[in-house]
Amino acid sequence: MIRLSQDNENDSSSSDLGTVVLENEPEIKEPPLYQVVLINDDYTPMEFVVFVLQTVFGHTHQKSTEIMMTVHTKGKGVCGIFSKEIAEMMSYEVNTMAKDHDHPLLSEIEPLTD
Ligand code: TYC
Repeated sequence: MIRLSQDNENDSSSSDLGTVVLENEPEIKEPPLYQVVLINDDYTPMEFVVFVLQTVFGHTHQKSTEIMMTVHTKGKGVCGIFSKEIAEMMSYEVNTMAKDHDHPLLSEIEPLTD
């Protein structure tokens, strides 16, 4: 609801110009969410995966170890959930760190459907 009014120092009787009601509330949509998924491989050292999870996602050592072991045993695991732009940045950072250290570690992003 929007109320129209004016500042009128001389006339304190009424400064109310009425009320405008918007029939359709503006729709505020949440941005779609994406999960950053880590893929298992046979060569990247476990300690490096834990280090990446701590560094890029800010997870604790314990949480990073849990995620790494999920990926190691199940083939994939979720590192975090973000807007598309942030998820892309995080995934890029993981993949770049892996390349820089000559490890085949790979992450990708997946849309979260709700
Ligand atoms: N499977 C790897 C090993 O045995 C460890 C690993 C875990 C690699 C998670 C990648 O995303 C990964 N050294």
